[in-house]
Amino acid sequence: MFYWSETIVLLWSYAVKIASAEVFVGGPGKNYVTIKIRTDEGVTGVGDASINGRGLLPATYLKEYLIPCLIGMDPRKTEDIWQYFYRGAYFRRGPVTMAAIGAIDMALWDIKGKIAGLPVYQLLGGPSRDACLVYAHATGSDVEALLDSITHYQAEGYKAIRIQCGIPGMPEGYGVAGDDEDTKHFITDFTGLPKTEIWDTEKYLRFMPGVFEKIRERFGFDLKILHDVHHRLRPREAAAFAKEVEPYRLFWLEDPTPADDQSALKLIRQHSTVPIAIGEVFNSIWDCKDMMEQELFDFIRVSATIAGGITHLRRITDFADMHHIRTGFHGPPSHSPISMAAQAHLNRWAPNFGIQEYLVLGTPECDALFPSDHHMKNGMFYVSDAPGLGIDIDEKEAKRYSHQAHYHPIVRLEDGTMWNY
Ligand code: GCO
Ligand code: MG
Repeated sequence: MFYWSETIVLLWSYAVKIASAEVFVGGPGKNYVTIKIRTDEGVTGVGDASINGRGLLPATYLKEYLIPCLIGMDPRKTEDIWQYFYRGAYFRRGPVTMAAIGAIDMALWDIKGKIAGLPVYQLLGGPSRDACLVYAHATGSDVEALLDSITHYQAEGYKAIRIQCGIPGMPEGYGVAGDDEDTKHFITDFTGLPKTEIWDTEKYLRFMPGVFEKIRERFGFDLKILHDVHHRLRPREAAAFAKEVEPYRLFWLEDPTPADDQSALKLIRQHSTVPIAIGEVFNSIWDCKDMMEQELFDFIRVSATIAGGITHLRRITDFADMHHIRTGFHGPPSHSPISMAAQAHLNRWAPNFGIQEYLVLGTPECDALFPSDHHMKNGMFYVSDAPGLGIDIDEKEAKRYSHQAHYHPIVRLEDGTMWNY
């Protein structure tokens, strides 16, 4: 008599080892850093270690330090391997270390799913929803252009839209796409040495509330509106701004003030109930554990790449859930489709899922490099039901690309003082 359970146990009990791992750097307009791990049975898994502006660092960390230790390990031991590379580093944490660990972790979950014959979300605990809400990125050099951009994304079916607007008297602002081919997709790191952007807080604080008012006048209150302040305000300024924009019922106000100071958000919480999203720069739970325990924000923005992969994001998600915090993972265009796929599985499982960032870059070159059957429809993301992550890297396509030096802009105040990008 044929018993499935015995077959699964048989499958699960046989020895399997990691036989090789290869790192690919580059991609269409981005320095994606991708690892592809192979077992001695020929099962493969992929992971993303892309860090905007610092692409070669995680690639070197993987090739020189982690991959030599990985060969021969059992790929199913995702937790033990994560602990081996986290605790074994001695000098722990940091985006480069955690991106390298994260990429290996994503690839091992991919392999685990393929061995088990299940999509990763089933291994995490099964689906809590059929599809996951994503948000698009509307931008405009002035309010009218921004309103047109919002109309465009609403017509594409998006229910949630992030808005970034040019500020009169400030030639460039964060997240405002250019008009030319290069920057129309609002890319986040540019070829060539860092370009300088000028920032004036007063001009921003005076102008932005009126932008939200015009958006609500035109589109009403059903549309979920998000806005990224991008670390530009001091805590007092952020508290005053968060209080002033309360009437516009934002879905979230992101990175209002730099989070190096874990107590910085307290002042905002004392003055405003606007939902706060923070965490795309965090690379482990230790960067935000105290803030989460004090419930100083509402959405955690970590990414599977920078914050240590599926294993660590699951840990952060569960801890956040204990403190009424929902997920709002960081995503494309800052991370590769592989990291997006890993997060899509976490999003499908997480009981405290909030929203997923997703700029549809979807260029034919990107789809050719990372074939998958995940899909988007009406502003909702449907994760693949294929075993594992449901995405791959086409190794032939990957050979077309190599590392191109990219930098984030730097930001100065009008008097030349360095400020936060
Ligand atoms: C976002 C982020 C990005 C960052 C980028 C830096 O909300 O998507 O703030 O736009 O600027 O990830 O590399
Ligand atoms: Mg952001």
